[in-house]
Parts: sequence; structure tokens; C-alpha cells
Amino acid sequence: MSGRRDFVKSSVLLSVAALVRNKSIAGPMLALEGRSVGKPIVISTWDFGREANAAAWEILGTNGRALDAVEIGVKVPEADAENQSVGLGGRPDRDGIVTLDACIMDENSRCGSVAGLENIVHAISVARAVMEKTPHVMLVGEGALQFALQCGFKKENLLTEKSKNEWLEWLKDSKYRPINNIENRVGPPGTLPGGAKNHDTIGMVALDGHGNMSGACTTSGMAYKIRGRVGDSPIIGAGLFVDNEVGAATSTGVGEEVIRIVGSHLVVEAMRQGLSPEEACKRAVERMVSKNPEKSKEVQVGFLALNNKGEYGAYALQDGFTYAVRSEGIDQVFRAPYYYRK
Ligand code: SD4
Repeated sequence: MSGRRDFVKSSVLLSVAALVRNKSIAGPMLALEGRSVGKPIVISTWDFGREANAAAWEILGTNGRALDAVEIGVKVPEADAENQSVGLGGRPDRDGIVTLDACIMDENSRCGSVAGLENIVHAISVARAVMEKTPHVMLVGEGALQFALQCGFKKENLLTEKSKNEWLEWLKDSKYRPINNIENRVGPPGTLPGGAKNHDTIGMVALDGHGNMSGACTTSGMAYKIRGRVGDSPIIGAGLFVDNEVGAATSTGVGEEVIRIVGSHLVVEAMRQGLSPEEACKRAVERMVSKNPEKSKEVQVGFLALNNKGEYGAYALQDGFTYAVRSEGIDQVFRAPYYYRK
């Protein structure tokens, strides 16, 4: 009982800390190292992670498994036609075709992944089927679609009128110009027609009441990418990594930069060495800067991490990366600390 009281007290304190932290959005960032609310807990990328967390919490809050929670959680943005960077309604490649990348990893280090998947809304569930029903980890393109159809997934058109019209507009000058923090920003004229708002890849990691961790990551990738391009999101170790003995991490942003440093694996290994989740994310960002200083100034990458004690943190290259946290007594979006200060 007193444990429960202490827990509630610490949750309240944390909410206060969270308020303070959110206030800091406009000013200097407060680094609250190793924030912890205990288990179960789910965290995910960007503001829209909050809705995904709510779905995941229905599983976690009733003593369910982290693996089920992360799958159900990320299916929310996958099914949202208004979200133009995940699943249905995602922006297409430069040939006008929506291709999805996704991966999932569980507490036993089992993992599954699909890349360049077309016409299936829930890429994450196909990734889970790869993990559970095949001896493989990753299926791509035609083969991934064939496998999904064999598993009973239904073929659907993923290109909405909105995304199609924007792509047709984009074709007028066909320049590949990713926008940082696309979720929070209105694109400059000519970059995303109509100054459209967007969301971004969802990466989600969770710790369940049994002390087990899982993660999921799903995206339509960078808008107007070259046909066949695969980002970090379906690559185990880059866009997502889970080690039940240590913790889990996921990433969002320009996938090429994440792949080069095998970012999420690096974050988990840094936590294994004793760094807090935020420090570990910062280490990955610093590695990215040291390996590619010029490029890192221009692009956005954010890492999000959770250790197996329920401590969480994030760090990004640039300002603007947000993440959502859900646990008993907390349902909140935070703004991550970042490397490049103007
Ligand atoms: C990718 N990391 O395909 C994904 C996309 C993303 O912010 O997260 N964009 O590279």
C-alpha cells in the first residue's frame, strides 16, 4: 500500500517535473536524467504517439504483453489516412507508389521486418508474422507482399487523394528536400504543396508489468524517395533495438544517418555501459555528428530510449523532436533536448 502511495507521489512529482519541462520548451532545455515512472510504461515518437500510446496502454494497463501493446499501438497511426508518413495515406515515392517499412522486436530478441511493402495497411503486423511464422527476419518488396497475402492480409490502395495530389504538385519540380520535424512544421512553399502539415515515423518501445520489453517501428519512409529506397525503420539495430537485459531504443528522422551508425543498437549498448536513456541517446547523436559533421547540421534525427527499470529519455540533432510517455499517472508529450543550438 505504501509502495502504491510512494508510486503515486512520485508520479505527481514527475507530472510537476513534466510541466516544468514543458514550460522549458521555449527556453533552455532542462535535462531530467533517468526520469522514471516504473512499469508498465510505453513511450513513442512525436506528438501523435500519444494516441498510439493510449491503444498500447489498454494492453499494458491490464497486465498484457509488451509485444501486443507495441503492435496495437502503432497500428493506430498506420490506419490513420490523415497521417501522411505512416501506413494508409503515407506519401509515395517519387514514382507515386506508397511503400512501407516496419519492424518489431520482442523480449527474447526475436524480430521481424518488412521493407518496401505495398498495398497492405498494417505493415507492423506483417513484420510480426515474419517473426512468428517464418525462419527469417526480413522480407522485402514483392516477396513481402506475397507473404502478407498468404497470411490473409487484404490488399488496399494506400495512396489517398490528398497524398496523390501533393505528389502531382511535387512532380512539377521533383526536388528531393526532406523537411526537419515535418510533424511540427509547415513546409516552405514548394516543398510540400499547400504548406501541408505532416506527421512522422512512429517508433514505440514498452516495458510490461512482467518486466518484459518490446518495440515496434513503422513508416512510409521519406516522401518522394527513389523507388526501392529503404530507410532505418525496418532495420533491426538501426531504427529499433530491444535487449530485455538492458532496454530498448528507436529512432526517427533521416534514416540514412541512423543506418550509418546503427543508431538504436548503439543507444542500447550505451545503456548497457551504464548511461541513462537520455545520455545514451545523446551519445548516438554525438557519434552521428562526429562521423558526418556537415550533414548532421542540416538534418533531423531523434532517438528515444527506455531501460528495463522504466527510465526513459530522448535526444535529437535539432530542436523540435517530441515524444509521448504513458504510464500509471502520466500521459504526456515532452520535447527532447537537442545538439545544435542556434
Ligand atoms: C526513414 N526514418 O525512412 C524514416 C523516416 C522518418 O522522419 O522517420 N522521417 O528514414
